[in-house]
Amino acid sequence: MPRTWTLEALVEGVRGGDRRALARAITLVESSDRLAYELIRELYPETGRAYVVGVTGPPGVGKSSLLSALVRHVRAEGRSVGVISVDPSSPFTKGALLGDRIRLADHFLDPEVFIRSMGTRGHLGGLAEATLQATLVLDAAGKDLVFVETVGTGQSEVEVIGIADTVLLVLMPGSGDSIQALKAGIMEIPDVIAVNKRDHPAAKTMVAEVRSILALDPEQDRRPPIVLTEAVRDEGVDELWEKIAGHRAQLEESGTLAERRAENLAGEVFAVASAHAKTRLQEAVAEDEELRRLLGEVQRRELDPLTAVREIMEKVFRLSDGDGDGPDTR
Ligand SMILES: Nc1nc2c(ncn2[C@@H]2O[C@H](COP(=O)(O)OP(=O)(O)OP(=O)(O)O)[C@@H](O)[C@H]2O)c(=O)[nH]1
Ligand SMILES: [Mg+2]
Repeated sequence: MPRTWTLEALVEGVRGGDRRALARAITLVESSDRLAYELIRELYPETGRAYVVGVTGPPGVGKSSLLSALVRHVRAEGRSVGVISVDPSSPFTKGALLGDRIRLADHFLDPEVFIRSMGTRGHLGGLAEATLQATLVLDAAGKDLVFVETVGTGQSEVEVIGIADTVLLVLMPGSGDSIQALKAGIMEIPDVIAVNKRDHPAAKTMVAEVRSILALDPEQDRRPPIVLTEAVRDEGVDELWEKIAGHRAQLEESGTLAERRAENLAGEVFAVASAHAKTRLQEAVAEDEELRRLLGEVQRRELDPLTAVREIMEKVFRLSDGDGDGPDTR
């Protein structure tokens, strides 16, 4: 095993599904290392074979427990699996998701399962970039299925699971967060919903509540199935997997899988580009006295905001506003 990985060794290692190469590749992704960029540039043409399932929901609803049960199910069918748990609030990998490690520990000895937690705070390209790249690594490694778990109830997780072919939203009785997000339209409509902890007395009420919110959606055909589960006892997990597989079959049969993937990829490129642009802007403002002076002028009402924007865009990105004679004021 190479101690310092060359690009060639990493490419071969990832292609062969070597665990140490995968671990190294994802660490490089996590720190926006140039080698990760080169690795994925090399492997990208080979990707697009894995099926990606995004798993999201509020903290503590049982996402990892449910994932562990789903992985067991999928392994029984003989498929290889990759799992990436993204913690949007943590820059650390080790120990940051101790709970996940315990809950997914059943699978650590299975060579066909690769599990990795990822912290991304401070990542240049934001959550979208780190998750996209990590998913591509596991895809190139030949994993049949890649699960991406992230905690959230709104915009931040949209970036993380934006690459998913199927989105599973996990809820639990008594947790109103996602219900609120769904209701407010902050959250995209998921493809499948699991109401976990069905042993909880309010489980049925929760299902009814979710149904009533989904009924508000005028588009009948995208009403997602709702499955009651008890992850820790493996209850309802078969049915949940059936619904996920059903969504996949539906996408494949209707020919919309390719369409969805094309949209997802375009969305990812846009999200990552936006994150890079934002980082670049913040750096520029921090480094450049003149840009800070412009902000000061806006704050003192000496310069209007759009004129400042135009000057900043010109200076940082060398972009002018089209006709070049000032902001489009309409
Ligand atoms: N009663 C009950 N407890 C459950 C069930 N599923 C998970 N739990 C418990 O709920 C707690 C949280 O489970 P996790 O799987 O870590 O939840 P999570 O959504 O991954 O949590 P974060 O990643 O921290 O957001 C743990 O103590 C689990 O044992 C269930 O079906 N019933
Ligand atoms: Mg978890």
